[in-house]
Amino acid sequence: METKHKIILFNPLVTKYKARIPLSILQVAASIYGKHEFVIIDGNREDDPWKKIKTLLDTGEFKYFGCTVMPGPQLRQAIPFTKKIKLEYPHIITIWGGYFASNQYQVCMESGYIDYIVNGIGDLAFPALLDTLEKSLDLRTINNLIFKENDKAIKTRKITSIDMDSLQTLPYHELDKFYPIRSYFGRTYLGKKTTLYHSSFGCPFTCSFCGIVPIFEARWKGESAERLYQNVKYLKDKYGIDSVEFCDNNFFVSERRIIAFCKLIETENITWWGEARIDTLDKFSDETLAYMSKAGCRMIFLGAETGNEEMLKAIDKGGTQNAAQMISFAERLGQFNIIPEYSFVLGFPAETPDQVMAMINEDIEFIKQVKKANPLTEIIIYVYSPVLTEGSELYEKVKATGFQFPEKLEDWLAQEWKGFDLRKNPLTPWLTSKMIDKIRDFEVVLNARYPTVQDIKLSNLQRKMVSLLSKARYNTNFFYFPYELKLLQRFWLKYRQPEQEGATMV
Ligand code: B12
Ligand code: SF4
Repeated sequence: METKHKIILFNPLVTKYKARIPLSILQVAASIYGKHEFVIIDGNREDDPWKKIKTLLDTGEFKYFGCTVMPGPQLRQAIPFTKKIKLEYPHIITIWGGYFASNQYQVCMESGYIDYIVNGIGDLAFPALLDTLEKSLDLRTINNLIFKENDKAIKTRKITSIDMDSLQTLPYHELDKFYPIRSYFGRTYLGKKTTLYHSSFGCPFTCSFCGIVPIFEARWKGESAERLYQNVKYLKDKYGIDSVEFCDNNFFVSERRIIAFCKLIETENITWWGEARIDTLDKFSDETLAYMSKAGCRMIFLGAETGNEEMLKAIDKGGTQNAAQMISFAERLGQFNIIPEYSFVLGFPAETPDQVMAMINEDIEFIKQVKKANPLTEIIIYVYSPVLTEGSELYEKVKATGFQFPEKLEDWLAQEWKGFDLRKNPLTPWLTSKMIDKIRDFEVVLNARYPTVQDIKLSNLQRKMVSLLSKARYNTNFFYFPYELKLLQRFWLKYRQPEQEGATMV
């Protein structure tokens, strides 16, 4: 192995509190494991990650800085650190990957301090890029790469699916050398030691608001049930995990894979959570749903998005999802003791402000109907934040309203764009503050009326009291200024927000 060409793999800070295992960087590490020397730095685990990066770079042993970047808080370290590296260590080659880098590659390339972007799947592209750079070969032969030539961003051919069974298993023991791996297995609603696991890339659908569509273009490919089971079993035997969050964009695409996985996992006493589509899952037989429950499935995150049929069509939700089905499916899943976690996107654009507000009100009513059908349904509310999906009808509509993404990479650090990333403050011209307040106030009242089961710190007494206190507001649709509930949630309940902190993690 080369000693002067080492690689820093950096996971910028997302949260100091209950950080998850940095899977993106770990999978990139797996792709070069045994071939190149690397050091993993997890911004979630360092008080001063820049100091650590600088100390390493000062040794003169490093040549590459690889950074994963998803939208949101990771930009706060990714941008200034990469910029500083280029300024202070211009010989270091900087490489970004992840959802932000791939979707917003233009601003990244124009920044002048990011040399390469791995566009989408990195498992083959990253080792190929390192080999090509080490041997000065032709960059154009590498798939999934973006680089600059004569001031122009060049995108090479993109592969959108990969045989996951052929990939190296994740080098958990390597991560353990840098940070105690057991510290990543936190207590959640699912169990005492929950891990994150990613078993497939992509999704076969093309919802026009979704950030994974431009990357995977309706392709989905997953690990086989056997390999998935072996890897989960390894984590159980070696590290004692008792529960798993499957963080695939769409874990339940193949009923056959799910049945095979359930068969293998059912005696292991592992509880699990995953993400799915309502229409896909509604096609699963009762036997499969019952089997999933028996095999440890406790909760499923489902993109309900909106109860408005026209909007469902406009956002290209595809498939066969409709409002009546969403309500009946919440009930159906409840019969199998699996909690549906419905995510809604409020605040889509419309022709007039009145229509936007009418749709928000309609969705609020719809959410209340879902809750009536199955009160255990967990509700996650996002405010619509546009995703750069060139050519989609929705994105064209958004552009026509005057909405524009930042033109400079550093602009993403501005306060208003931070809120945008968290889907809290979307900066979309058609949403007035009155509309945003309406959505947020409803959310506060809803969360008080039905405190999430995922907040395992809440006592039964706390749940009952806050629920009682919000009953009148909820029943009469009086959501304005719910200060009493906000204060309680903040200081007494210390309420958690699954939509920001991750679904089941406490
Ligand atoms: C786990 C997760 C989180 C965790 C944090 C993860 C962390 N790094 O610590 C939590 C739950 C905190 C989180 C939060 C958010 N998340 Co998030 N998150 C994910 C999730 C579910 C899994 C990521 C993962 O580990 N994937 C597994 C790895 C192996 O895949 P990967 O990241 O794609 O990596 C591959 C390639 O991208 C590439 N690659 C990636 N990085 C690098 C780096 C280098 C150097 C190279 C060469 C290659 C490379 O190679 C890898 C191997 O092929 C993804 C969805 C998904 N299924 O990926 C969403 C996702 C990335 N999140 C998303 C978003 C928007 C957010 C939020 C910003 C907003 C929100 N409200 O949800 C918040 C931020 C809030 C906050 N406080 O930080 C979106 C991004 C969409 C977009 N518009 O681009 C995704 C895609 C979910 C979705 N479908 O909408 N998230
Ligand atoms: S089904 Fe879900 S993951 Fe798939 S494209 Fe639609 S929103 Fe994205």
